[in-house]
Amino acid sequence: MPLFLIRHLIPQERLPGVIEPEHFSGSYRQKQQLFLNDGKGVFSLHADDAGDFFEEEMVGRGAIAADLDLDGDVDLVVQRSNEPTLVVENRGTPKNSWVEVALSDGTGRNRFGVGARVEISVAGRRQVRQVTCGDSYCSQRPLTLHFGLGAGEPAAVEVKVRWPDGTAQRFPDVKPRQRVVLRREEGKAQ
Ligand SMILES: [Ca+2]
Repeated sequence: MPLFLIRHLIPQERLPGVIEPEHFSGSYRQKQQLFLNDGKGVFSLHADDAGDFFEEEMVGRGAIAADLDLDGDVDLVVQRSNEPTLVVENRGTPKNSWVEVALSDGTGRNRFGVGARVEISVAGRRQVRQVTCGDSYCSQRPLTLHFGLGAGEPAAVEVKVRWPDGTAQRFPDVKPRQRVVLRREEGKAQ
């Protein structure tokens, strides 16, 4: 999964005695940054052809990453200081398969499974995500989890869910290339 950084610098005059003028360089407005994950825990800056959005300097505040148009790639919503919020559509052409998972728990008050841990293993590669509330400054992404499934084209994947109360379930026949709702009432015991 790539890493997106929303950024700006604090003006030196707001931090008297913390950052001395001779140690401060750069402007308040900054370019945002996208880092690609090589799958082995190493991220590298993707700057050359990331798109026009990454060429613009701005005062970034918060951001969420989500597949807004359900085409398989992850888009961005970027909140800026004193400027309109931006929706940044990912116009790449996703070749790999994917699946997006939402949880539903009709048995208690935590209807969307906040805190649940969701795991998918494909071709020997395990991915784990957690349903969270609050991701960035004043921001909240949808309570869905996006999984890239690599270059293969599996007909179905098994999704494992550990609910916040510790109950472990599996959903063995989840079809890729769609957003699915996994209902606790339909899960199988692990
Ligand atoms: Ca998308």
